Amino acid sequence: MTSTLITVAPTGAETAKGDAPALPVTLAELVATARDCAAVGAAVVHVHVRDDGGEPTLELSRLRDTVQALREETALIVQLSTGGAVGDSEDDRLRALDAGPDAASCSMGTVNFGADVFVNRWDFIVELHQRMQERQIVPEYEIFDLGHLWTLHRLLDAHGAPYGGHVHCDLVLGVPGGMPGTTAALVAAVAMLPAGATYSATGVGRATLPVALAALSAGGHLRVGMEDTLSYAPGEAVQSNAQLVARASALARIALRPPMGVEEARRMLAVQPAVADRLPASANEAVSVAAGSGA
Ligand code: KMH
Ligand code: ZN
Repeated sequence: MTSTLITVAPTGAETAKGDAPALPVTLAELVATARDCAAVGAAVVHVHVRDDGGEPTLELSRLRDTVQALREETALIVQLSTGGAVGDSEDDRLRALDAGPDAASCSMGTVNFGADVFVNRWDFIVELHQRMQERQIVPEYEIFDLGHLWTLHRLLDAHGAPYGGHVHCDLVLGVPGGMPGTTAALVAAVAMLPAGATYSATGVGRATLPVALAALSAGGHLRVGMEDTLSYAPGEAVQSNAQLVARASALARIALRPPMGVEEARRMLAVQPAVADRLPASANEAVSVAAGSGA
């Protein structure tokens, strides 16, 4: 392995703009952030969308506009979140796939999320996996705990390979309720990956740097961004997503695994060029209805 895939998760759904003024919440802010992050080494953008009040939303027309704008303004692989915000309904989360992203997250199980619970039932996981197979959307399997990797094995055994045939996971460490942000937890998770899978690692909060360093040493890829951490160093707020991506790129270069270009990332992840015009007719109808009703 010679290079490092860097994914930026610029916004998330759990932080209020008022608590982090640098958080990109408008479409213009998101596109500008994505461009800045691409310039310093990101190849994938993991997207959560906000409404006019800065609140998380899964409104289809907004998701679609966001995918289109990111495609027009950047070359990044556009990965929409199907995790949404804690408490979002399954129907709303499934609807993200109707926006025709290149890729989408697919969480592999329920996890305590601080004081909340991020619910991912088995039947819902199967529905996400199968819809992505049908719509030619590449999943990224979100792993918050070791049991989620066992679920991933069950899923692949029972319902087959994802669209594109390649399995890529994001190991998320340091969520209060999930795996701790330690090298030992990362190594345990890597040992349970399906054969041939690749992975990125995400350290939440103060786990950002230990997890990034452990992942680089273990051959993994990186996800960073203000979805996962708002502090650059103790007592120092993150100034921008690009600051986090630039640091990840610098670490990757030190490890002699420089940032991966977008074309190489598309090949590794088996992401095709834009899938919008390969969506099933029903998805496009849903979009026109939503657009026509001003939704
Ligand atoms: N907002 C978290 C509860 C994903 O994007 O797929 C879930 C999340 C995972 O962010
Ligand atoms: Zn997310």
